Amino acid sequence: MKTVYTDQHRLRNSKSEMKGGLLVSPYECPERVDYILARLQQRGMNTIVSPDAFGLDPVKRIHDAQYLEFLSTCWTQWQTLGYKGEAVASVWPARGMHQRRPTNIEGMIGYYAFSSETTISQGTWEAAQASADVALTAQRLVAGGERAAFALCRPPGHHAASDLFGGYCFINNAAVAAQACLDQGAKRVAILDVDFHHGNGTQEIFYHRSDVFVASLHGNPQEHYPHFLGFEDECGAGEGEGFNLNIPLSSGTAFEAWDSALAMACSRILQYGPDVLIVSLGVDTFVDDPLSNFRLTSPDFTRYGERLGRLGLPTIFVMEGGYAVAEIGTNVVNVLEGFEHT
Ligand code: 6XA
Ligand code: ZN
Repeated sequence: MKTVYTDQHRLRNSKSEMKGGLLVSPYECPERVDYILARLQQRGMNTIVSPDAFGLDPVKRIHDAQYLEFLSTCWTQWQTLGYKGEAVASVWPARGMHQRRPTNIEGMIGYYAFSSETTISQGTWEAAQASADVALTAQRLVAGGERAAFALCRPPGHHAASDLFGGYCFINNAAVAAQACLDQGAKRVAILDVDFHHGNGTQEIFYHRSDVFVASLHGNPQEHYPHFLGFEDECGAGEGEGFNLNIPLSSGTAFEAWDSALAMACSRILQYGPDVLIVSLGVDTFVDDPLSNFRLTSPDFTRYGERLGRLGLPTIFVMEGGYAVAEIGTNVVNVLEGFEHT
């Protein structure tokens, strides 16, 4: 399987993440990708493809134009205020308040952010755009007949909604790739999100649609980020009713229970009969992940990769979370190898 990758991800190099009332070094850091690339090389999966530039048109199929305009100008606008730190939201349109887009950047960032761990800084927009190009290039490879491709996206995307950023995500790479499949003639696309966290952005984007089936296994939102979406009773609405599947799992879930949930999601995917599968591949389900508390071990990733391979679908893997940096390469590559062995 080919990997799509660009150094441009390094432009996303923010210095601060709000955690426990402190500004800490972001968990979502460039080194994550270095470890994945190193492991790919080590295992001989060394066909690396550079992304093509697709421009914003395919991104605008998913995201609101004013939101993209905000992302592309936020850092410059923030700097004009003379602030010393990175751009971060401090006020939100919460319950009972107006949902109008402010003109002032301090208001606007709160309007478009849904959580405060994610700051915007120099290069964030450029890296986010390059990350979408990575996903679109992997989509092009699979549309061109490859069985599978790995989009080594960074920044990740599954929390980004049509007009919201947060959870380290700005552009929803998996959603952009799904839409590209449909625009090129696919009738049905399935997105399977195996990241520890619920992909609230992906769910929101396709919630009212039946041409994309979204399935997600994740930490129960009552206990885990993003807290406000990802419950079992969210099944889609209107045209989309029955095309969204959430399987929230308890803290401490180990492979056996996790894999049964995956089997359930896989059978729903097969029932749906998609032309293409997109896997939102987060490996923060790993036992030693610092932000999560499932208990998958490195060999478990190979086993579930095999299960994904047995679906027999053209598959685009899109990188999402995973913060146990020293093991991230092994865990990601184990999934890809498991898949390839089937
Ligand atoms: C912020 C946690 C963000 C989690 C981001 C993630 N306290 N999403 O990994 O998949
Ligand atoms: Zn995650």
